[in-house]
Amino acid sequence: MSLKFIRIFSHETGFHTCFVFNELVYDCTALIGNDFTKIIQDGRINSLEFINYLKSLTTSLMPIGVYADFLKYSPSHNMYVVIPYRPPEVWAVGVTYQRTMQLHEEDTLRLKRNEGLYAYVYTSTRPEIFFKGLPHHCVGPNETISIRSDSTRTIVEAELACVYNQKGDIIAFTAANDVTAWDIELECPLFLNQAKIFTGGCSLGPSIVPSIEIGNPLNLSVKCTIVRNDAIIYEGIGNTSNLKRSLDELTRYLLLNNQIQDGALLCTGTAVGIPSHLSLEDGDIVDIFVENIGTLRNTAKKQR
Ligand code: DO4
Ligand code: MG
Repeated sequence: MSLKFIRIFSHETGFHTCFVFNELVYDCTALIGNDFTKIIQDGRINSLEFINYLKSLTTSLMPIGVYADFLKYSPSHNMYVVIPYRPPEVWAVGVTYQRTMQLHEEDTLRLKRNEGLYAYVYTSTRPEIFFKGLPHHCVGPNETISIRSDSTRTIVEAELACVYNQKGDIIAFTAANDVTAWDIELECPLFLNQAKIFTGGCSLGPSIVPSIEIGNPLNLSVKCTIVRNDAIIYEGIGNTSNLKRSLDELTRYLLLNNQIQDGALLCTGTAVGIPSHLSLEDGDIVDIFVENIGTLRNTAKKQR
């Protein structure tokens, strides 16, 4: 059984670090403090010895609840899951799934803009790596993701994301939503930064799963659901087994002449190719599920 880490907020006692084992939640704040910075920096987050120790505690420690209950949020809830940690820097790779390449190419042909660009990137030796944001651009479960005020077609991208230490080892995984102002990106590739980097443009969570606990990261099912006015308007599935490039290859390019910090995050590309006519509207509820990690829920908010 795999173990995952979550961070919860209590109206009475503030932030807690917890681990989830067999779907039960155990508080480990007294052991590691109220955020995961220390165990990311000292490597315990992915240490077999430390994880086995936490698992051994479950025979004597009382769980504080059930994982699924902490994922639900309502203003009356006393304790709920928050962003597991704030990555110091977020990077992303793009066009790593064939379906994304095809959908993006269809749009370029329809609008007669940048035809062939996405097919080129999909097959090129060099992957597309772009900067996705800083800690303040990120949100966690149940927070709002942004629709830029100057975007008319903002799409969601359901992605597996890798957490690195500064040496470049992948120490954990989480789920991410690489929210994208697709109309801005499509207008001109040089506008990519504006399409990708904005407050509320990156959501992550609900858990962080140590690399040694995830199983095969390239065989995880991914699902995306969009609910509008209480009705499901989109449901799509994918699997990380369709990722075109290996994690080693992506890591190699990320680290080439580029020193990263402990906790740097890399979004690995959208495993669910969402048709771009499905642009977000204010109030849409987006669920991104990644197997072994959980469901990341956010509501879209149109910015002014
Ligand atoms: O420039 C395109 C980015 C595409 C992307 O973010 C993805 O494939 O996930
Ligand atoms: Mg993406």
